Order: sequence, then structure tokens, then C-alpha cells
Amino acid sequence: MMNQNAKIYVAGHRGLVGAAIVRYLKAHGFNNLVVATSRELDLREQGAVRAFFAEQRPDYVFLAAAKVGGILANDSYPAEFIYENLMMEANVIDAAYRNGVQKLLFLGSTCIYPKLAPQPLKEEYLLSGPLEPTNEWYAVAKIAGIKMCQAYQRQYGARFISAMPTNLYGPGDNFDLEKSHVMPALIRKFHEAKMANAPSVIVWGTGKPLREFLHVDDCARACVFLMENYDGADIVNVGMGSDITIGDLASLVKKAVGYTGETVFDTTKPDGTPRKLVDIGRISALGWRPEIGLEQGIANAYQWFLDNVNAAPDQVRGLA
Ligand code: GFB
Repeated sequence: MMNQNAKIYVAGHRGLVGAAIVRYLKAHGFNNLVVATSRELDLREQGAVRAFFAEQRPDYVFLAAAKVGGILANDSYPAEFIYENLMMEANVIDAAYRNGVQKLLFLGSTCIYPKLAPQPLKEEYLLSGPLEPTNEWYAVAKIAGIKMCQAYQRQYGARFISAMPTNLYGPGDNFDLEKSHVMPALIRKFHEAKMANAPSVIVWGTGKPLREFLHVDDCARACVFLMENYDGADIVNVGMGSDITIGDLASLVKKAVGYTGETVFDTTKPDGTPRKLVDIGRISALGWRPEIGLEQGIANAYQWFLDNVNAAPDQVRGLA
């Protein structure tokens, strides 16, 4: 178990996952957290990362820093997605090893699995087929991060592990309609349509793709759980264990927001991978289960958006 005084570095503490990990750790009495904004520490810069680790010498590292985005952002900025993620992972993982970090958890993504792999996705399907083209650049970078953890574990005995969370949502999400994932996009679109009495809301694609959604607070709990209970070289999926079509998700968000107009599907926009549901047998066998149901989670995410959209719009990423 992590000692409550252990020095814990959360890389990416302003992101959706990093912020949730910090909230969870603070709520559970961990009192020696280290964070740095990207302005204070550019994780793409090897020298800066090495100097930071040599000075701070954390005991534990949660590597939640990443260049992330939804289907359109991934498809539009492939160079940034591959370059920035490769640099951040390589620098942090190597510096963690060089500076005696006791344990590191790397956050991947379920888009590392082949586009047409059998569902639910088991951990062993990694590298068994071609990737989904809209996000293969990000996926290749995340696979490199997994392989780095495995390589440092194999060659140096480093306790570097990797978790693969499914599509996440919750407080602190990015609401930029061009760059965000589907959940925050739908929350914002239905909310703004309700406020403007607009007759319809546009949802990208056919509405038929299936996705799995996990509230980020469940993900944070899983990350700390794995840090304390798992040492294997194999990756571990983190998910709900159930999925929903984008059309049905749109209906749930519409209901949560209280919008009464039409939903229109824009089929000129990509669907992406047809289905992405992870098998959570491995983490379940270790003793972890999701606790936040989808409707409860959507209500929570929408409440966070409402609380901030008027009172503190600068806290809502991508709102401009
Ligand atoms: O969440 P999303 O952008 O990412 O899209 P992916 C999921 C599905 O929702 C796609 C549809 O079928 C979209 O076409 N969708 C409908 C929308 N309306 C919207 C909208 O307004 N905005 C967005 N963004 N989607 C990402 C990967 O894939 O998943 C990343 O690109 C990462 O690499 C992430 O792995 C978890 O699930 O398709």
C-alpha cells in the first residue's frame, strides 16, 4: 500500500484523469503530492523532465499527462498526437527509472486495440490487428508507452504498470466542440440548444457506433487501486463492462439536460470504430468494480458543467 506521506507525482494534474486522481488522493489522506503545470514543466523536453525528477525524486508516478482529443481532433492533428505523446511518455518513464521511482502507472487508452478485434476487448488482443485509422497515431504512441513500461520492467525490474481506461467523462472535461469527446460535446450541445430554444441538435455520424463510458472518478479509484494491488507486466483494462449506442447516449443526455427538440444525425462526420467495449475480467478478479452508473454519471457531469458555465466559465475547458 502507498504510505500517506509517500511523495506522489501526478503528471497531467489539470487534465480530466489527472485532476480526478489528485481529488481522490487528497480525499484519502495522501498529503505529499507533487504537480507541475505544463508551463512550469514541459514534459516534451527531456532536459527539463530529468531535472524535475532529479530534484523532486517522487516515490510514485501517475502518468496521466497526454495530448488527447475526440475523433475529429485525432483525425486532424496526427503529427501532434504522435509526437507529443511519444515525447512525454519517453521522458517521464525514463526519468522515473533513473531517479528510483518505486512504482509508475501509465495511462493508455482502449483505442490501442485493433479496430475489428472481438468484443469485449481482452488485454491479449493488443497488437493482433490493424488500428482504427481516425486515431492510429495516438494509439501507436500509447502502445509505445505500454511497451516502454514492459521493457523497463523486463530489463531493470522497474515496477512500471499500464492501465487502459475506456472512454472517460466527468468534471473538468474539455467542452471544445471541435476537439472534445462525444460526452462533453453532447452535454454542451443539448444545453446550449435548450437555452436558445433551438429546434434541433446535430449529433455526428450515424448514431450506431457502440461506446463504453466510465466516470472519471471511477477511473481515478481504479488507478490508485492498481498502483496498490497490481505489479504485472500485462496491461489492465478499466471500464464499465457495458456499452451503449451513440444514438441512445444522445437520448440520455437530452433527457438529463431537459431538451425537447429534435436530434439530427450528420452522417458526413465519421463514426470511427464500430464498437469499443473492454473486458474487465482482469481488474474485476483483482477486486475492483465500477460504482457510478451511466445516468448518475451524466447527471453529475451535467451538474458540474452547470455549476461552472455561468459562475466560473474560465474553469470550463474549451468553452470559448
Ligand atoms: O468520443 P469520440 O470523439 O471518440 O466519438 P472515439 C465517439 C463517437 O461519438 C463517434 C460520435 O462515433 C462520433 O462520431 N459523436 C457524435 C461525436 N456526436 C459527436 C460530437 O459532437 N463530438 C464527438 N467528438 N463525437 C476516441 C479516440 O475515439 O476515443 C481517442 O479518437 C481516444 O483516441 C478516445 O481513444 C477515448 O471513441 O471515436
